[in-house]
Amino acid sequence: MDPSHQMRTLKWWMLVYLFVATQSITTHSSMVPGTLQLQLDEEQPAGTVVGDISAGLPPDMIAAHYFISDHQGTGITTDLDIDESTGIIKTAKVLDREVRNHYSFIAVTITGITIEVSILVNDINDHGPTFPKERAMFRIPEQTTIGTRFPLEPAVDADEGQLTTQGYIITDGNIGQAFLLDTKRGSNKVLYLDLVVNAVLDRETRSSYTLLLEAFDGGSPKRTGQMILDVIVQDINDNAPVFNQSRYHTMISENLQPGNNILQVFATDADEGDNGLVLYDINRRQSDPDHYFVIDSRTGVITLNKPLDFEMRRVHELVVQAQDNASQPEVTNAFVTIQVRDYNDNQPTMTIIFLSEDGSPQISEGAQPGQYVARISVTDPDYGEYANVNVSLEGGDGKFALTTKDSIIYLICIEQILDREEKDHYELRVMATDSGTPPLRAESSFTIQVTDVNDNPPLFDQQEYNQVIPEVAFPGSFVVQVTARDKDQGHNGDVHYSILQKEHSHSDWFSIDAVTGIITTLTQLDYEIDPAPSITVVVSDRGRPPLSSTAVVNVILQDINDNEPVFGSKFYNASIQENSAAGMCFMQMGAGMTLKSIWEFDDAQPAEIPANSTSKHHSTPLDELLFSLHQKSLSAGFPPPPFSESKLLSLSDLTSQLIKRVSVQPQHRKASQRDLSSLDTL
Ligand SMILES: *[C@@H]1O[C@H](CO)[C@@H](O)[C@H](O)[C@H]1NC(C)=O
Ligand SMILES: *[C@@H]1O[C@H](CO)[C@@H](O)[C@H](O)[C@H]1NC(C)=O
Ligand SMILES: *[C@@H]1O[C@H](CO)[C@@H](O)[C@H](O)[C@H]1NC(C)=O
Ligand SMILES: *[C@@H]1O[C@H](CO)[C@@H](O)[C@H](O)[C@H]1NC(C)=O
Ligand SMILES: CC(=O)N[C@H]1CO[C@H](CO)[C@@H](O)[C@@H]1O
Repeated sequence: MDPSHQMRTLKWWMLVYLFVATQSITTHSSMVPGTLQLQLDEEQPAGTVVGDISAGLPPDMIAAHYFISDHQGTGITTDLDIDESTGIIKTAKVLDREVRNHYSFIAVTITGITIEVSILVNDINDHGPTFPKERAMFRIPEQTTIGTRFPLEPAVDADEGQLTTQGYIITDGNIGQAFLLDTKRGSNKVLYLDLVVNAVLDRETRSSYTLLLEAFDGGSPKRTGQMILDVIVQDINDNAPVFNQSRYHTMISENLQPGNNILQVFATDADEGDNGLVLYDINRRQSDPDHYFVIDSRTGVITLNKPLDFEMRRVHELVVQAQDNASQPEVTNAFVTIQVRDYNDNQPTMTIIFLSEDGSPQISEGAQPGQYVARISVTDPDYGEYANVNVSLEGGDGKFALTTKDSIIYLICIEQILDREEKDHYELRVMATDSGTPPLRAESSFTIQVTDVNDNPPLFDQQEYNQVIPEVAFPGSFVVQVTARDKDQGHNGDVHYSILQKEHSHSDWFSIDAVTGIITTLTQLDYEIDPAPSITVVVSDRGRPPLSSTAVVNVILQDINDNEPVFGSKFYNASIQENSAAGMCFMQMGAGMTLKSIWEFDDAQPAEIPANSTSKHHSTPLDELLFSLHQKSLSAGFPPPPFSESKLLSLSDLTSQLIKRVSVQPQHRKASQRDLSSLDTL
């Protein structure tokens, strides 16, 4: 203890003594004698007058000096400024109740009066509640049960009593009254704070709240403290993926190549992170077990995986599922209908039925225009029975045409009359073209045979045959061969020959080979009966009915000297005038019907003997005739009779001895050029 302090302590004790002594003498106030109670609000500026110690003196007493007891650590000397002569107490600095809320000391006057001074520092609301952080973040899972509490760090207020924190409110951001605050005063007077969930939190509706919390105290005016509380609503997998369409539909062409994208499905999941990550898949148990399609699990793009076949399957139904990637995933299904559009990959097929008796491709040449030849039915698997198929006909030289009523059944019919003999078969081609792009076609080629009808008679090569044969042909001798042709076919063209038997003809002398047409003699011919028999040959085919035609065969018989000429008279005597005119008849001779002879005169001076005459005319001057008559020249074919060499013969010399020997010599050129038939009489 320093000496001055010892001194002051001594003085204080002296004052105490004086004070006690004084008090025992004087009583002057209702207050506790010798005490002075002062108070002032904290936070006053330095120099603020707190009070006057003299106010604690008994009445009418004054003091000129005060001794102040001054204990260390009481803050008297540091915080207060006490004028020891006047007793005025001022603050030496701004007092803070929260540092020191009470001062007391004893002042002693010279006269020994002791005044116990007590100064109370009044609290003023100089502190507001203060949160430990200005901003804090807090995570609450969505769907948290209502009423669940989450303790928050409380605000502290240095003031006391009423001036400490009295409550909290949410001043902003409490959308939908999602939260409440609840408080509880702790034993340490701190007002603890809980955040209470007051509504169903749905992250998908609102994923965060920015709450402005305010703490207030009981001051007047009250002080407040604020903080921002960011409440993050944590996701839980409470949402399933949702497709934007419940059904998807598309149509693709049958010839789409694998690898092409077909369609995209799209699903969203309101959750976040893996809970909201949508992965797509095709439910293979329910659809597309053959993996015609694949789906991209992230994008939902469906791609063709294998070539399609419209004819096998026209519609593919896929069950596509969207699943989130949560640990407890939610799954949603959607249906995808993929229609396959036919691509023209099937040829039309044609069925051709020929309407002939035996079903073969043939038609009679007698068929009339309009008559049906064949029936064609066309189908196209790409389009079904009612295929839009264009059928056309080629070939046939315009003889055939195609008709249809319903574009399903087509008929080939005759357009123009046929003639087998002109053309006996036609190449036809039927083409069916469907309406695809590119069009596919079916083609059928066939040959229609034109069958024969017996529309052509057999015809002889010649209308008339002339043949010379010797009269003495033996039966069975060849005469002539006739030939006939028939343009028809088969029986219709199969010819056979016969001889038409006519009365007064000598056709029975001959026979004909039915097949070869060779005519032979059947019997002995007789020139004398008919030197030129004429026969009619008939040729017929074997058609039904048969057709036939005829020709004439003229047979000329060559007479041979099988009959001696016989004159009607043994001796002819005629006289003729010299220089008679040529042509004058001077003698008539007769040699019978069978006489065929030639009158030949030597020296190339023939007498003109009319063929059919029974008269002998002279044609040359008689002198010459007589002169030229020569027995030699009248012999024909036989060795001349041994006539005398006399040159001059009277006509009468030519008597029967001579005439008897006259005959035709076939090799004699001059005689053969004569018309023999006209020399039947002389
Ligand atoms: C659904 O999503 C798909 C893929 O994104 C899209 O093509 C389609 O138009 C959407 N449908 C609707 C109805 O929005
Ligand atoms: C899905 O979740 C699993 C496990 O959480 C993870 O390994 C995987 O990567 C996720 N898938 C995707 C596509 O993110
Ligand atoms: C059918 O085919 C023919 C020949 O190719 C053509 O001229 C005709 O226009 C086609 N008809 C139709 C209906 O396509
Ligand atoms: C003989 O025939 C010729 C011509 O052929 C004829 O002019 C004449 O009258 C006929 N004579 C006799 C007698 O028949
Ligand atoms: C032989 C013969 O009787 N000759 C007679 C022919 O005719 C003439 C007159 O007509 C007679 O004088 C011939 O005697």
